[in-house]
Amino acid sequence: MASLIPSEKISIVVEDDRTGLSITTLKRAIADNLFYNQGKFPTIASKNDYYLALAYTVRDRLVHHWLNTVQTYLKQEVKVVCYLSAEFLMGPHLNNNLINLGIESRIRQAVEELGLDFQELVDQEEEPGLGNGGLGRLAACYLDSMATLEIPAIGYGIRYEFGIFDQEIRDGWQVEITDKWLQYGNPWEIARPEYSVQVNLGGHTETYVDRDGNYRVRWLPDRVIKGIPYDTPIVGYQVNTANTLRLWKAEAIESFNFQTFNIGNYYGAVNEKIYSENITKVLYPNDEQLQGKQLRLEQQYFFVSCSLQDMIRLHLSTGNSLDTFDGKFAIQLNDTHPAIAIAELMRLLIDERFMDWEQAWSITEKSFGYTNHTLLPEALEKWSLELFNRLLPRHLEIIYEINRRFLDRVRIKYPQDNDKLARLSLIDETGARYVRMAHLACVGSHAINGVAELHTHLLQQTVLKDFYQLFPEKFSNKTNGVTPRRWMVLSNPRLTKLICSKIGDSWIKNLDELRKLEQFVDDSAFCQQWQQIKQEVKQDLAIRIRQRTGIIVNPNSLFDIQAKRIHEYKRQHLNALHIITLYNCLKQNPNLDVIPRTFIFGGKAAPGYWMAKLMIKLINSVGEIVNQDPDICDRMKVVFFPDYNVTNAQPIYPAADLSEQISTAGKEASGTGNMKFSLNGALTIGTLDGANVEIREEVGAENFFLFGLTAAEVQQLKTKGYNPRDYYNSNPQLKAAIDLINSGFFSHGDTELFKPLTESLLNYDPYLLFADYQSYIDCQKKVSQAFRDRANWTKMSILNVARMGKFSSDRAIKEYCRDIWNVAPVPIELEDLCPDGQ
Ligand code: 475
Repeated sequence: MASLIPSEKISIVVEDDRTGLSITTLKRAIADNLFYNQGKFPTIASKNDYYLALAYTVRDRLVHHWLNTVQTYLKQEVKVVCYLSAEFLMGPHLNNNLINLGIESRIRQAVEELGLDFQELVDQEEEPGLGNGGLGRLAACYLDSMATLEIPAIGYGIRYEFGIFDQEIRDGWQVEITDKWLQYGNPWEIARPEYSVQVNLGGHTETYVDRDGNYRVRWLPDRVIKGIPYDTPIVGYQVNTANTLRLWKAEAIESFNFQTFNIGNYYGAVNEKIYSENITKVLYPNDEQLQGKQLRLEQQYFFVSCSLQDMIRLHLSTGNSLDTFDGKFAIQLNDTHPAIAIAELMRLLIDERFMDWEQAWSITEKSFGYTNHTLLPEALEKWSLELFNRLLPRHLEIIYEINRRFLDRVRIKYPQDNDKLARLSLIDETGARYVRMAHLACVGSHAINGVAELHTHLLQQTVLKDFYQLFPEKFSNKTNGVTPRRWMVLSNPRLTKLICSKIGDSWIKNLDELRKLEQFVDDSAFCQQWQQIKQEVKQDLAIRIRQRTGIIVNPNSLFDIQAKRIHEYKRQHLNALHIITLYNCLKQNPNLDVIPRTFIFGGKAAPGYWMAKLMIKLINSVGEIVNQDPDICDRMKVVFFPDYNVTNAQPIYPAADLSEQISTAGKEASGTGNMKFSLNGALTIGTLDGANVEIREEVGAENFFLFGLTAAEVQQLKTKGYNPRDYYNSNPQLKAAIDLINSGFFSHGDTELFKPLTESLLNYDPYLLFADYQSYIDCQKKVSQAFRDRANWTKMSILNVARMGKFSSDRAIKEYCRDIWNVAPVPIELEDLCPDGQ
């Protein structure tokens, strides 16, 4: 039905109170929102009421950017990037929006003139933790860059009611607390129930003959679920563009199933509603670890189907035919989590729009790009045929047909090579049968990329080798990047101000300009200011540490930080072995002149990953002993900062002297925390893994602490046969560290507690901690030596920052636009709705 809005007759008068930026107007707007939106008198309003009033005041000021952006895209029929991701780890919106809109200081002034504490209100925001770690945060940085570069884009994902759990530490153990981020309302989203769609699940398929005598298939599902979109604006930095993050919530089709209700089964009817809503209830907290759960596949298919239906609706709404779909949408798959989109687009085009296979396939291939984020075999997604067939019977048929046609082509190129065929097949038939999602993504996409040079190289030589041989032209590298808006301007205002005072502010949009800082490395006044700022942010972090853990740390000590998900391959326990080794040294030589260090850890373990949880317990147990040992005299402190998330990360990166990037070479696809630390002036101790390789290349080998085996050496050692016990037996320091753990020294005499960890190291050590141990210890000695020369350390810190330009997500997005998406910037003109009156 066409809507009958007499649009020419309605003129929108945008009230000054909703757009004005004078301090007087802002104050009035906050007060108004408190009264009319929160329904509170100022006298009884809570901090959260004030936060919400402030958030609505800011939102009002970006709505016309947002609506103009959407309207421009529709009118100009531009090509749009659709970034499909099961995770978006956005972090708090308020501060970020203020910075990108350029209204931070005015808002701060207005809030303070109202007698409120600005920071206190900012701290009220519950961050949307709709992701686990690197992959979800990368999606968020990319949305920021696309908006800033004026690239038309929509982020499509899932509106989890409960995001990543909140972490508490009790008795040294991780305890998971449900994340209720929506409990006091979310001022940044707008529900769009008018764009709801339906998603089918289960049932069976049947063939029929249509009026023209063609054989067709229809899917008769046994469940139908409603998807409701919730939109959040993504404001670019100092541009008019505000793109959209569209997240889907699952609901039952009707509030009640009336048939069931009418026959008296009230509870059955309500149950169905609960069952449907379960799909978007909770984020799976597993980082790089797969467990073929039905609900997870339902989540993936649900948001993918909603998103593709939404794209088709948008495309047809401008009067276009689906023949031109791939010219108007570039769909990027953030890992294989949304890879079912390839089969779903085929189904929508063939079964629902009656397109022929060849044309549908050509559109599909041209539309999709696939980004791989991990080489870990346990993270490669596969679904059992039984589950797949039960949930998505039509998609399984389509996948079989894609596979049949694909393998026919492979057979022509490699006749009689059945092993190759079996390796490339979309179906794994080596044991129980599975659908291989990475293979589906490779066959259905025109572009495949890794996230750092080493990672892309290893992809081509290992997990995707056969695909690389088959279509080398599809492969490229896109080294990750991070947004300098959140990870510098917002999180490190002091350093931002200093840098701006020297080189202006255009580096915020063009990070390569940080190079201009190099001319100041010998300017002693500048170096002193640099060092002073590091000192101040370390003091700030010391206060937070005391508030959160009760531990008192010395801001003059070397802040040595490892903050990331807890995982064996990331080797937080190698860091712990260094701490224990240093402790042993100090106990043996109490007067040893060492550089005081504060070891800071942050990160969550997947709730079912026992070894990772034991690693957290070990770090806390070591801390308990070291922190209160009078012989140590405050020369070492060990801190586990609880609940590492975007909010808590922001004050952590700027305070680091040393960034720990110590994964086993070949295991970390890229890393992005490594970039955030270095951008904020930390030096890196790291292996030649992921983007560390490129960071070292950029900042210079002399400004980077390198240790450990290379990826090739890791491979060789494993092939040759690796025996961790040999290292244990021949290295007295290593032996002493392991023995001390096993003696129960850190566990109140319990010799069993850490056995699973030490036994795993002694007998398997799959991530080669023992092989890299001595090299790590030696390198840490060099770090301590270097830190004694504070002037030179500061120089190295400045050079690290000056040379980080490559690692802006703006650079990464420009490469995606040029090589994969074929999209260009679309500047947004704002009709002057209401000039800023006083
Ligand atoms: C890499 N998450 C980093 C980052 O490219 C890299 C997997 C399965 C289910 C849920 N989450 C995941 C990841 O695989 C992930 O976060 N990968 C990370 O992607 C961005 O910098 O090296 O480990």
